[in-house]
Amino acid sequence: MTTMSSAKRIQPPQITNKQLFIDGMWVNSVSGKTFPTVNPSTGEVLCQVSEGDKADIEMAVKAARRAFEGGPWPRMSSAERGRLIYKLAGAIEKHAEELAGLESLDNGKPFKDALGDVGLVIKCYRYYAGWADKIHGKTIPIEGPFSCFTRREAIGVVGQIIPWNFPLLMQAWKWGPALACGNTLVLKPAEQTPLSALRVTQLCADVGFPPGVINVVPGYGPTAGAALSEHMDVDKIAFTGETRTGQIVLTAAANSNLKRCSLELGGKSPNVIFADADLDAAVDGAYFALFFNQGQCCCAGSRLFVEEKIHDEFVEKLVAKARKQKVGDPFETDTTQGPQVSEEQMNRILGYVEAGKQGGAKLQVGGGRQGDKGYFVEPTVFSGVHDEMKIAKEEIFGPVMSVLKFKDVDEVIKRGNRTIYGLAAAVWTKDIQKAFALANGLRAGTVWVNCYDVFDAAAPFGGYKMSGLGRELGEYALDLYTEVKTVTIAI
Ligand code: TXE
Repeated sequence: MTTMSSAKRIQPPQITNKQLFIDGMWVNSVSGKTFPTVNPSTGEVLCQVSEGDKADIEMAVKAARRAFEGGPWPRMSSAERGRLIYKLAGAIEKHAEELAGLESLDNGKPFKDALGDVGLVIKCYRYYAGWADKIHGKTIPIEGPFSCFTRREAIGVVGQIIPWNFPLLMQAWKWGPALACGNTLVLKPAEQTPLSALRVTQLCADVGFPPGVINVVPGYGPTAGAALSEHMDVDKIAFTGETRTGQIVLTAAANSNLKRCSLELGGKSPNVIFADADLDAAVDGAYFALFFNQGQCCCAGSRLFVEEKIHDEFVEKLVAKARKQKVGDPFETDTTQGPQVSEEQMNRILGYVEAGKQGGAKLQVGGGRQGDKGYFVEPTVFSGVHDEMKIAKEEIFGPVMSVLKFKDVDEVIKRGNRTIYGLAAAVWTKDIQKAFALANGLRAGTVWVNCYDVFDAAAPFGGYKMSGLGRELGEYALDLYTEVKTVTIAI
C-alpha cells in the first residue's frame, strides 16, 4: 500500500437502508434479530441489518402473491411496466456514485470498478425495459378447424438468491427480466453484501413500483434462502452462487412444488494462449481474466493454458504485472485490487495457496496475506500447474492464477474440457483456424476470442455441465421468467 501517490480518496456514502422491504414498507424482521455487515477493507462492522428468516419470507411471499393477483401490477400495460423499469434505470444513474460507494464499502471492490458495474446495471435495466412490450407468442398452423396461438405469461412469484461478488449487477440480471415479464419477486441478497440491494429497493419505491411487486429479505442462506427455495407458493427460484448450494436449491425446488429453477454456478474456465497471439494484449487479457474483481468472478480465467514455446516469457510478464498492482483501499482512485469480501473467503484462498505449494506447483509471486488489517491477498501466480492438482480443479475465487503448459490444439481442447464446469473459456490467437477450433470445441456457455469478460445485457450468459441451468441476459432470459400457454380455438 503506497502512501506517496497523487491519488484522490473518494468519500464513502452514508448507509440509509438496513431493514427488510415487504409490501412496500421498511420493516424489522419478525424475530427482531439483526446481523452485522462488515467492511472487508478494515474488518470493522459497518452496520447491523435486519435478519430475515422463514417468518419474514412467508410475509414477503404473501405480499408478492397479492401483488401478482390483484392491484395495479397485473392491470398495468406492458408498455407502462417498461416505462417504470426505465425510470428505475434513470434513478440508478442519478445515484450512481452513491451506489458504487456502497458497493465498495460492503464488497471491497475498487470504487472505479464499482462504478463500471453500475454502468452495466443501468444498461441491463434499460435493455429489459425495452423488452417489456415485445414479449409475445406465435400463431401456429395446426391441423383441423382450429386457430392456435401461444401466449407468454409471467410465471408468478419469483424467488431470487444472489451472491456477494457483483451484488448490484446480480440484482439487475435477476430483476430486469423478472419485472419486464410481469412477475413479482422476493430477493434474498448475500449476507456479506446486503447494502446496495437495499438502496436500489428504495429507488424502486421512489419511482413508483406498486407495493408487493418487489420484496427484499436480507438474511442467511440456510434460513431465509432455504425458506425461499422450499416455499410452496413460490413459482420460480433463480440462484447464483456455489455449485454445491445450487444443488441444495434445486433439490428444495424439486422436493417442494417443482418450482422452475435457474442456476448460475461456479467455474474453472480455461483461458488458452497460443504462441502466435499478440503477446502484450494476451498478457493484459489473461491478467484481467483472473484478477478482475479480486479474482471473485464465476467466469474467471482460472486455468491459464500457455503454449510451451512462449511459456517462460509469458509467465515473466505476468509476474511483472502482478508486482505493479496497488492492493489497498478501494476508495483511493489508483487502487487496482481491493480486499476479498470476507475473512472466510480470504482464509479459503490462502488454503488453496498452501495446497498449490504442497501439490508441487511453483509459486512465482505473492502467496500471502497483505497487511494484518482487512482481508487483502497478494496477487499470486503459480506456474508448473498440472491438471490433477487441486488448484487446477477447484474454484479458488481469489487472486490466484494457475499457469499450465500445452503443445497443440487437440490436446488443449481435451484438457480444457476435463472439468466438471463449463461456464466460460477464451482463446488468444491470430490464427482463425485455431480460434474456431477452440470456439467450437470447448464445452462452455461463453467463449471469448482475443478478449475476456466482455459482457452485454443482450448476450446470453450461463453454464454447461455443473456450471448451471438456463441462460441469463439477452432474449434467452425471458424464457426463465415466462410460461408458454397454448390457446386453441375451434373455428
Ligand atoms: O456461496 P453460497 P458462498 C463460489 C465461490 C466461493 C464459494 C462460496 O467458489 O468461494 O462459492 O461462497 C445463499 N439455501 N461462488 O459461501 O453459499 C447465500 O446466503 C438457499 C460462486 O458465499 O452459494 C448467498 O445469498 N440459499 C459464485 C448465496 O446463496 C443459500 C458467487 C450464495 O452463497 C443456501 C459466489 C441454502 N442452503 C460464490 N446457502 C458465482 N457463481 O458467481 C447459502 N445460500
